[in-house]
Amino acid sequence: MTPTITAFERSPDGGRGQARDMRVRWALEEVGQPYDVRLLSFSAMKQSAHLAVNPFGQIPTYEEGDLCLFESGSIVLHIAERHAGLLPDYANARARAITWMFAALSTVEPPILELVTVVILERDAPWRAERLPLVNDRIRKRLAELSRCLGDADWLDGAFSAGDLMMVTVLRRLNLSGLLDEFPNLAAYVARGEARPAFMRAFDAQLAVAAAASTRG
Ligand code: GTB
Repeated sequence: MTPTITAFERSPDGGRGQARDMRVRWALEEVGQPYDVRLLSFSAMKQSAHLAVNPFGQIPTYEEGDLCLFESGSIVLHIAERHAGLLPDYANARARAITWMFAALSTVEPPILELVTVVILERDAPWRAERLPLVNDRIRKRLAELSRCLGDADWLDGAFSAGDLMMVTVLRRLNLSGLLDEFPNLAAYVARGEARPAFMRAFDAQLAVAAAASTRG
């Protein structure tokens, strides 16, 4: 059965692949699973039809028969567990790859999201100038730890896994900040992820949505 995911009809990032449907698209491309996309406006995301799938009124969601999932981490894990290619077979290696997914979402992503808040939502706030360097330093600390752990390896734990997929999508949020450039092995790690054919197919698919939206004006 072909799953259906949801994505922004008009992503605020204009097609830079920063919205969280990108990680789901990428996972589906890695495992070779075709998918349909239902595009949603911001108002449709808050209406009952979508709230029945995601109580928080957000994208992405994933529907496959009578299974409805929300939370990009849970969706990517579901895809990785159902198909070969994103999780190792050996139980301990599999558990470690899943650990990296959690690390990406609950240890590395939170300070990065704080930066997004400061830069975008709090751009006119009186505390912004004081808060920005503190948040940047919190991110640097995490990046330094991750950089040390990655060392000169290609991926976090052996072969590419759902843990890398999640970590790369999280780190990509820093693309415009310059912070990744302070850690050349992490910048190269993200570039390696972005060079994967499956990433490129997913990126092109979400870019086509943005291009169509801008044509409509
Ligand atoms: N924890 C959830 C998950 O991982 O799935 C978070 C989902 C989420 O934040 N969804 C966002 C959303 O639906 C879109 S991805 N927001 C609308 C709302 O809450 O009303 C977050 C996002 C949005 C925009 C950019 N951007 O423009 O660069 C990047 C990321």
